[in-house]
Amino acid sequence: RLGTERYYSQEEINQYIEQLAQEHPSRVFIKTVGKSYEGRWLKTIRITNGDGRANKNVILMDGGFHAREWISPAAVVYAIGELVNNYEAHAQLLLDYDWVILPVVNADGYEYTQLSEDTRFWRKTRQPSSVECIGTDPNRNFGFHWNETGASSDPCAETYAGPRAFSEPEAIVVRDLIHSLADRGKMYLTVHSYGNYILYPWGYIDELPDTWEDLDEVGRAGGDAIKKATNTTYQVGCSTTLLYAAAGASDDYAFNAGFPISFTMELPAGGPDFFDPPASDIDRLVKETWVGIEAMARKVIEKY
Ligand code: 0X9
Ligand code: ZN
Repeated sequence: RLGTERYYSQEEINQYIEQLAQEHPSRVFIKTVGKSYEGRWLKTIRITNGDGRANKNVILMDGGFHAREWISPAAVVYAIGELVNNYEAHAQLLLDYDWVILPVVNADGYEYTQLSEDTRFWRKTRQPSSVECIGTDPNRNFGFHWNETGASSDPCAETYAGPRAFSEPEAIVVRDLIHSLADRGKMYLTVHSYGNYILYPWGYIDELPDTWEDLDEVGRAGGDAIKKATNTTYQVGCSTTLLYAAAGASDDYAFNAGFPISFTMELPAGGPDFFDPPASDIDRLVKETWVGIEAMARKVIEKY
């Protein structure tokens, strides 16, 4: 089991999920779903209860879209550990559902932030986008209302949408995961930081989908559970209304592709620069996040 005393590299996280699959070959499955621009393997872990039943509903979760948001992969890895090692306590979460999890989407960016203090707050991918500037915002690179709002055409901007939709191999990987699971996918959850939000569509325009009450109900189950457990407050609501409009993000893409529930969860800030909770806070934050994820999953399972 990977501890919570420090942040781990993408390679360590890949090794960890491979090891879980070796230890639990009837319940846990690794799939290599692609490669980052710099050639790092992107691997999903599929967690089941081992009953061998195919075509169950799916919860799809990812972390590490934005390189500097280190608490995101940490929280996702903790959730993996809970589902695999504590699975008897979570039998309900795996009875009719499989979980498919990609812990570090932006593997190159994440590794880059671990190189030095100078690179610690990198956000984007690492594919050069012009002679002067490197990287695209992977959460502006999806092909749904791409580059319409809250995104930039300037390759040097932090929210650069890319030269075209799906210019980034990492976004292609998530797109293909979304489509491959869309018929069974009930919840898509992408974990970011910071701000204590559970955000639902639409995120590209100040408008609510017809089914916003379902999104609100599931989101509030998460927010309420966290409030009760640790007294931390999360705001639950429409992305655009609570935060800002930003098109080309993965949450809108997954919702549009057929996931009835789709959230961006923004974990709490920490550290002097908000994206850097000290290692001593990891344990508390990832456990609190799991309370929210579990409550949302329970509500989804009850509803769908
Ligand atoms: O701007 C983002 O990509 C997310 N916030 S972050 O500070 N982690 O960068 C929020 C995305 C919310 N979803 C949409 N606007 N679609
Ligand atoms: Zn983010």
